[in-house]
Amino acid sequence: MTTSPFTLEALSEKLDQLATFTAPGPGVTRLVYDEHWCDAHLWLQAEARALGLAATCDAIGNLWLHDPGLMPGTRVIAVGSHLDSVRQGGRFDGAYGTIAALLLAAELRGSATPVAAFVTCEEEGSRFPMALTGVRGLLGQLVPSRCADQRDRDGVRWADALASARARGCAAEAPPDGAPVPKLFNAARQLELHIEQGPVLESMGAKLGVVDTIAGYRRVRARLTGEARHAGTTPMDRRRDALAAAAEIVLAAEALGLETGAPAVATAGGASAEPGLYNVVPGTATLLLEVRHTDDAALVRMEAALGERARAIAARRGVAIELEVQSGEAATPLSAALADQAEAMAAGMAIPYRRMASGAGHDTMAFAQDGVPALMLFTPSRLGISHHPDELTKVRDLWVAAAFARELLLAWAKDLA
Ligand code: HGY
Ligand code: MN
Ligand code: MN
Repeated sequence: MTTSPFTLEALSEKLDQLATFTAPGPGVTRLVYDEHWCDAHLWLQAEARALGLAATCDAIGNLWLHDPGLMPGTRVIAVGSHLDSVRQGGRFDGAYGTIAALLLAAELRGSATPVAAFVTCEEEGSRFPMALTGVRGLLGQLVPSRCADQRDRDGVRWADALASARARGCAAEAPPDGAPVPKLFNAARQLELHIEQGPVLESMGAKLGVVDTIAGYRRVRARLTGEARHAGTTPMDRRRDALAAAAEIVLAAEALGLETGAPAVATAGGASAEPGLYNVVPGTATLLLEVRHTDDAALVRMEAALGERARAIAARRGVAIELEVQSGEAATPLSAALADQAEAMAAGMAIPYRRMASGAGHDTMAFAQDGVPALMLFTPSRLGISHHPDELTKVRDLWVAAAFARELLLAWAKDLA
């Protein structure tokens, strides 16, 4: 009698193993194409094969874990998440949805409509200044030759990092220059399991989040140029202090988020100033600003307001400012019909659930934007902590959503047969 691969113990063990593939330091740091990402990728390929699945790489290092008999181009139910992490992040963000998808694909082999697991190479944008490159490649929407010269903070080119991963067996051959990543499978429906990364489910004692909207975001880099001067001899009223202007813009961004009100958020995720010495008034400063909203019109208004406020502060202080949108995604509704179906099933199974929006961005946005009926299922996050080493969800809570996903995928397979 073959034992099912789909067990709470297997989920827990494989999550523990995946968490070991990280750079040294607190939490998990697994950046796309780095050595830890490659080690994790090769481990995942071996785990899939040990479960009787084929592990197929695409040209930028996305993985499909699927029934070996599936031919490219087949219509599948796609379930998965991302392999990369933020710097010093948690061990569940992306990893949970990846391992759950591996076990679900192994468990549901031979179902009425094939269930294939996907593992995107990159979602976070934590190494190169691009996010969701994995899923855009998976969907045939990314032209690698156009990303080639993007550089990480050490100056490494995206194309060179990808080539080093390919040399280790973590990516298929590159398509011709100008051609998109060849699409391997067609998603008839798509599901992503993910930790909530916020406090909502835990605070209301719910065990499952049925996600029907994903917040959009804009990431804007502000470069401020004032005048570097002697800190001891330059009178306060004769300064063009770039860092003081940046500090005022940080508080203006915070005020914008508070004034707009939930679910709006606004963040200055990073600030730096040069030359960064006690005795020099900063001549230049850089800010990493982000605004998010689940309503796209509101998001557009926030982006405009942020720019106006930042420019007004810079002008008043006689500091030049350059605002550059680094990346962004539209607020994205998921499939209301699939969310209704999931809600009805959760109610029927007496699982305490909540239908909700996601404040975090996810690979699922790209599927939904591509017209694929898509859904996310969330698990609670302890104290809502995420993108931090203390990210934690009890494995029995992870299991509730995974076991529910098994039933949901079986229902989808029947719907589509
Ligand atoms: O930033 C986000 O929302 C996601 O975790 N990448
Ligand atoms: Mn994340
Ligand atoms: Mn994630």
